[in-house]
Amino acid sequence: MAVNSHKAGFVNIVGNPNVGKSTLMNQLVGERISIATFKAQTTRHRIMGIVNTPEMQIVFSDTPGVLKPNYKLQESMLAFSESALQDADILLYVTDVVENPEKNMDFLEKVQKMDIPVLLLVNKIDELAGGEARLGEIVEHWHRLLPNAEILPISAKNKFGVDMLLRRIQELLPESPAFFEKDQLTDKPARFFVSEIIREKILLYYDKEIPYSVEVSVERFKEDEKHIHINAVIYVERDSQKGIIIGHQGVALKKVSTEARKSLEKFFDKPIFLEIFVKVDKDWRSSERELNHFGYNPE
Ligand SMILES: Nc1nc2c(ncn2[C@@H]2O[C@H](COP(=O)(O)OP(=O)(O)OP(=O)(O)O)[C@@H](O)[C@H]2O)c(=O)[nH]1
Ligand SMILES: [Mg+2]
Repeated sequence: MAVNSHKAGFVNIVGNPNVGKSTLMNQLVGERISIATFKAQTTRHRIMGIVNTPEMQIVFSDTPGVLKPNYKLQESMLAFSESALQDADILLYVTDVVENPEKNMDFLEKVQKMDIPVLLLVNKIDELAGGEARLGEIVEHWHRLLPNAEILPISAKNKFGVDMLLRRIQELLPESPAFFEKDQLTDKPARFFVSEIIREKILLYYDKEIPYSVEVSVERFKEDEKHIHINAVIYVERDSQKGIIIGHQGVALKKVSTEARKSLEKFFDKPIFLEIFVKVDKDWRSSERELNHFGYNPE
């Protein structure tokens, strides 16, 4: 065995909506790459977050929560989640202390058939009522469902168990040359993070169907020495939604814009000039053409 052997691989994070997959990826990578909110279906894409050291490269993928699709956008989201079963070297299946383990047996059966290491992460143990005994029951239940998986209780939010998980991943990682340049942190361009940060504010500030009817497109991203100038468009499905996004006298949109600008300034570490427009793209989330245009179809 070569003395200077290098390890690298794809570590894909899957699970049901809202269990903490994106929170976990951000903790593992040490950067806020993937937006995470209290609402289910926050993540819509497969997003890579890369950890580099001289001896190894871990390519994490965050994916959308697995769901039964009701419209074309959700079909694309599910395709991203399923693609993560195809190319993983190690799979992280995330659940939490409250979800019913039998919730999504179709997907679990696919996970069970995989012949790569599967780490089953029971997240949110900070919220566990019933202490050790209850945790024991949960672990036992999962062990029956996925007998080949290693089960680790964690709290992604409090970073409990995350360092141990990272060490276990390093042990399991195959020997391989790096897949990406060693200074690369993600596979997505700057514009992607702009649209995600704006969408995060929409998830936080609007109710019901609104966040799920919205897509954000960045039409201009111009960086000079001191500033970044950004023009973005929030697309909604119907005229009535446009009114809700803008709000009375534009107050709601102003709040989104201000909060997004503050987060973008943190992310890019530069002053930002942000202009946001709202447009209607009728039924975009059911249109194959529009979904292609918005980058929802996996390569
Ligand atoms: N109490 C607690 N909450 C957590 C923990 N990890 C994540 N959360 C919260 O759970 C919610 C969902 O987190 P996300 O990371 O967005 O979950 P996700 O699995 O990526 O969700 P989708 O992208 O919608 O599938 C957020 O409100 C998080 O703050 C944890 O360890 N403990
Ligand atoms: Mg997510």
